Amino acid sequence: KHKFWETQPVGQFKDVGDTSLTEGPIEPPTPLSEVKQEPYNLPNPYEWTICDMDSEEMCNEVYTLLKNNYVEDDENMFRFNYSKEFLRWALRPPGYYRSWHIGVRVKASKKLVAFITGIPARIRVRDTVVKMAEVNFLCVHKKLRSKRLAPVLIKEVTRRVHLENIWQAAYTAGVVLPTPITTCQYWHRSLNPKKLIDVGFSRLGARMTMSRTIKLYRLPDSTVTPGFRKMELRDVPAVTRLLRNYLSQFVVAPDFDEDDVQHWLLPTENVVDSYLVESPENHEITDFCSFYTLPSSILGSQTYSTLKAAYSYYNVSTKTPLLQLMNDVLIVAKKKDFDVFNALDVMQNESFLKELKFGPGDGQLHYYLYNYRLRNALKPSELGLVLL
Ligand code: NHW
Ligand code: EN5
Repeated sequence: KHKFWETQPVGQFKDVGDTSLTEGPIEPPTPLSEVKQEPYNLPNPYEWTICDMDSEEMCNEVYTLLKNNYVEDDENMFRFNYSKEFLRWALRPPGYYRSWHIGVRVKASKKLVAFITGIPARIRVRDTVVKMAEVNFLCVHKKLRSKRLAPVLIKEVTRRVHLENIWQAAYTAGVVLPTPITTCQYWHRSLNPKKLIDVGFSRLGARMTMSRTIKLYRLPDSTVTPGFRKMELRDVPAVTRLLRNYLSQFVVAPDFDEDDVQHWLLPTENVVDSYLVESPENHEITDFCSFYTLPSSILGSQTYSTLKAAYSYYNVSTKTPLLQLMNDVLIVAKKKDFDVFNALDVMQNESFLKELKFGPGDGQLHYYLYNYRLRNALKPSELGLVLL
């Protein structure tokens, strides 16, 4: 079955349940002098390129490759359409490496036909903080599929990560590979039910009319929590403390410092939105919530070209009930004209999904670690990590 993945230091299906295997790195680091110095060979028509996301032109090429060839749902009705501003944000966090933004071009035409990226991250697994790469945006042009290019891209990003003396990685996928640390369910909260039904994203429920459905999902015009406001630069230290403390309860979670929080959570127009609750009495920051903007192209519709989706990111409640906090963020997302609010069943999200009228989607998201074994798979609620 998995001719490539069988050769990699990842948990193998045959090892599931083997209690003699202990937790931690699967293979030790090799001396840097033993890391291959030259890129892996590509089939002759292709060449490696670094995609410089500072360059307007290269950012455009990456955007176009992904817009036309990246992830679709299982019925090919929708395709992720990450914006250029989003890609710049996602790929240039503190300490990023330009050399980890890897493209493949056709030598003759210079057309960009494949892509893979890594960004550095510190991920805590139980009590251990591990330097990792987060690998994302693996994409091979539709016309070049099933030619075993993906394993070459994965080996090349692995080599360049090793050159920085990093030996572990985290990644997610909609497909099952050897072997998930956990499998999460996507949930969807309709904000614009008429459009979602018109484009086939959702269906009119049994014994439901359009007007009853619209009424069911209606939200108030304004948020209800006193002290609820947008996050600002001055909030970075308080939000970092709040978030670090909250994430400490999960088995796998990012180890965010203030620079990470400033990058990943300070609001960036049309990319990431963050809100917090500042106590009207003592000005303490007690609660926090955030979502990122990831539209999808609608592949079949005559009427609509894009679905505006918000994705739940990191949320922390200490004083405001999580249910009320998330209801306020739904109100904000509706006001900003999102069609749907999506969330995974990670962290404490189960506690609000059903009550706030989210429904389970037809997609799952599997989480993986490279060269790090967990003794057992986790429950989604033990996971404190959201990848983009
Ligand atoms: S998941 C999104 C992945 N992208 C898409 O789904 C876009 C649309 N599809 C495509 O572009 C988020 C192609 O179908 C792709 C595969 C490129 C997916 N992850 O070239 P072949 C991420 O970006 C294996 C890992 O013939 P293809 C995370 C497959 O199992 N492996 O296929 C990325 C098979 O291996 P096997 C995947 O359809 C994480 C082999 O590829 C995979 O033309 C990457 C077939 O290759 C996936 N999503 O191209 C791993 N999909 O052993 C990072 C298929 O089963 C690991 N495959 O025979 C860590 C590295 C860093 C380590 C550092 C220490
Ligand atoms: C990670 N960085 O399948 C990238 N999305 O449910 C890789 N379904 O939107 C991750 N098929 O259920 C890839 N509507 C994995 C995700 C790939 C994309 C994907 C799913 C997630 C999705 C929608 C549309 C289905 C269209 C037909 C879906 C139902 C919504 C309904 C709303 C009302 C309440 C019940 C649910």
